[in-house]
Amino acid sequence: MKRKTAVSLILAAAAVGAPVIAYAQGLPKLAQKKTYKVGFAQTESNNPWRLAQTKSMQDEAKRLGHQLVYTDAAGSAAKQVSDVDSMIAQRVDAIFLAPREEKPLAAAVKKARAAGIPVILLDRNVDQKLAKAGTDYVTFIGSDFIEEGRRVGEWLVKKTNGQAKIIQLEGTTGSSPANDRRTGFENAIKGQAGMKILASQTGDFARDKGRQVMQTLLQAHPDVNVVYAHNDEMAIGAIAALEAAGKKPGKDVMVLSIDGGREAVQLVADGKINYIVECNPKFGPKAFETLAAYAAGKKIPAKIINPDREFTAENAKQLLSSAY
Ligand code: GYE
Repeated sequence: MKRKTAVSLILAAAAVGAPVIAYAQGLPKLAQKKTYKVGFAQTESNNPWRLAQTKSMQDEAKRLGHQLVYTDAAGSAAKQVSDVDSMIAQRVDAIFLAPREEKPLAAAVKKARAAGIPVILLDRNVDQKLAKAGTDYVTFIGSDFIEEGRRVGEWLVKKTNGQAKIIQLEGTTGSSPANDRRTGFENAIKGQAGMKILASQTGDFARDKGRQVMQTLLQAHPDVNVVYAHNDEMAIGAIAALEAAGKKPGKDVMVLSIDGGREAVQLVADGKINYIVECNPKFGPKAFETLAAYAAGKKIPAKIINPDREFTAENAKQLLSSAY
């Protein structure tokens, strides 16, 4: 490591009042202890997915006797950066971070590392050009978002014989699931001459934003026959917009989504959503198990990928009770 970088790490640690420990290379160590004071920096709490994730983290921390320092960035990457700063100032033993956006939170990861605090990324990733697993953070635990998008695209190609006029409702701009769910889906339909994305716009992973965007896009593209939403919340918003415009979701316009919360799986059973790839929010057990393995000096892979199911008209009723 160049001297200049080492000096800036020391300055960063000093600036947050942390003891000046600069790790020239590799990750900060985590002492093996029975219980820890761990941070969990959540992105927002405006949907059932986030609430289920927070509950899973809190339940597991409680079960194991850990102290969980919880923050909610309320949909602001800037607030999440300062939430991580405050965890560093409180000298937590480790930080679980669900980075709202890929770029701004990469800097927060590096700051924690410079202060000697290991970070485990949960559910969203940071920009891989700016921060690396095994060096800046321990690992990423979550779904393979490219694969999720690809599965939706392949299902659609099969179901429609490659004929579709699509509106895509993207997740939060600059977030890894929005970037990757788009890439996976668009790659899967690329070779299909009969498939066209009429419009693609962000609904910020939020229900009412999804509804508003869909309402506007419907006026510009009344010939749409497929909506691909990057999460359930926007799909449910889109269903409201379709119904308000006198269209039958699931029939006149196919609705495809990712997450698989109970409300959405019920809509699959009702025939209003056609296909969902799951993205499971219950991270607690895996997160704390990984933390213990890291403290024990075990080798941790750069990515730990959650398995995702899928929900269709055929299995929705049967799987409903197992959806979060
Ligand atoms: O799909 C969405 C949430 O980051 C994987 O964020 C997560 C996504 C999830 O708000 O509903």
